Amino acid sequence: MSLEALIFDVDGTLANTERDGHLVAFNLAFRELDLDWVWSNELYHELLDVTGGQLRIKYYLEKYNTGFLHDDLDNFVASIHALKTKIYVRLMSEGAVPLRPGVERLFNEARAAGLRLAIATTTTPANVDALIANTLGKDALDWFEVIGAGDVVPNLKPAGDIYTYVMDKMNIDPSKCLAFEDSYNGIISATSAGLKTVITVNEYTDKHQFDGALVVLNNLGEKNKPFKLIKGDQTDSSYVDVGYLQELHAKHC
Ligand code: XBP
Ligand code: MG
Repeated sequence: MSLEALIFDVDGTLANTERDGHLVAFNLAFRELDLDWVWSNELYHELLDVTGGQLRIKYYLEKYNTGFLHDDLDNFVASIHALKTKIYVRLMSEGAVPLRPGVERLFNEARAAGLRLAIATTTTPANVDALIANTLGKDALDWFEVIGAGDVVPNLKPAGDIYTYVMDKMNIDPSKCLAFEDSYNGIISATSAGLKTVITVNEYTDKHQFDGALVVLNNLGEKNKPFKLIKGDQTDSSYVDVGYLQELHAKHC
């Protein structure tokens, strides 16, 4: 079975959007709405256990701000989140967050090699479009055969729904794909959908459990900037390219 497709998570995998995008946007939205909520980096680290911005706000209220009451909480949270999305999209248009090392290179190499590309993420679709368009250009949105994002599926990660949704649309079997993730919730999601996963950790996820990952790396690496192998088979590769992915796939899938 040969490798045919790569399916990418977005937040934390393609870019450090959680720290430099989402967290900033949540706090700016709170301030604009005259809420005295301020999420620190430490608190956000804990809140990231819950995927989905609206659920994350509710989790914050239930666990860290129990005194806050509202008689129409669902709509109130939805309105905060809509403002947060608007702010996030603006931040992306200002170039707030670059892609992580090796991401653009790997997209280009994969396309040149005829691999199919897709996205499977929990974040709101407008956020994905804004990140891609502002880092790679608007045309790059067409590089992805399917962009599965947000609540197009009933259950967010760690459920496998979003990966299954994407593979259904591509009409492809998981054995012909690899997933790229950065977090525990992400690998559980990909694994539940039958996928093998390449992990690149970040500051929020470097202590997570990644049992079953094909490999755990600090990032995808570049020719002049090798990755650090955190977990997985020793290799002569120093950056993730199509050849290395084919090798991993042939050995483990
Ligand atoms: C991403 C998420 C999202 C983002 C915020 O997780 O959980 O909720 O943090 O985006 P993953 P929204 O990387 O596993 O897909 O506020 O639009 O939900
Ligand atoms: Mg992620």
